[in-house]
Amino acid sequence: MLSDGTSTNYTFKIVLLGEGKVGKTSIIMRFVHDQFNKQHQQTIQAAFLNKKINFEYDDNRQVRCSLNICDTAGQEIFHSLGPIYYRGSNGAILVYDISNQDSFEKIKMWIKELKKVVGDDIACVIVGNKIDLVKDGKIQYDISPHLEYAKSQNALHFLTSAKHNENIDELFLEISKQMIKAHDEKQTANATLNRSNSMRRRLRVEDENTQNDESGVNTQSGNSSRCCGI
Ligand SMILES: Nc1nc2c(ncn2[C@@H]2O[C@H](COP(=O)(O)OP(=O)(O)O)[C@@H](O)[C@H]2O)c(=O)[nH]1
Ligand SMILES: [Mg+2]
Repeated sequence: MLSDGTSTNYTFKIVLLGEGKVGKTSIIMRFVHDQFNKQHQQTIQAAFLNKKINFEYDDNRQVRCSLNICDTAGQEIFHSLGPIYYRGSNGAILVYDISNQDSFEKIKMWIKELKKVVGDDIACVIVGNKIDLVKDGKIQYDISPHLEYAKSQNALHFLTSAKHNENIDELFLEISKQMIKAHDEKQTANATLNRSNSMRRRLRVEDENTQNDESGVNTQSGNSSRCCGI
């Protein structure tokens, strides 16, 4: 995190996970280049794209986020490589296709795997893509079991259409806010920990010096040099 006086800069890594053909590449292409391709082009292993966004954070700070977005392939073979890509990620976008229930079941597996590798430290958002199919009357879709599952996992749920550019910017904005929150909370926790460790060290030094005093050894200089070394 850096601050140039007018805005605070963050750099985050986001990984998109989900079965093949759910629209991961399309979501990224829409967000980064405002493009949509009707043809599915298989993503080979993984690719990185970057986009910077500026916005006003909830505490009225102007923030600038540099998002390194990792597009992955959903094939089974990718599973063994997966951790290489999502380790070190600040956020994960788990995508399913609302017209394909099986792709939603895969999300559950990805979440389990993510939590095993990176723990709870990652901001997770579940995305049901291709919502335009409902609007076009092509399919029927009941969102409630998906919302319930997302809630049980403490994850937000978004409905998007990469095709019609619906909710795409909102999705990346929201995950950025979650990553900022997690980052700031971690920094505050670390600062508190450092303060209490330093306090503990100081107390220990003072305690040792008191004992030395009692044994008649002059510790005046030792005391000051040790304190400065903290
Ligand atoms: N109707 C519709 N089709 C989409 C949408 N997003 C992607 N697709 C199509 O779904 C197919 C797979 O998309 P792709 O981004 O390659 O999926 P990926 O394998 O998850 O990266 C392509 O034919 C896309 O044109 C969407 O929002 N609506
Ligand atoms: Mg792809």
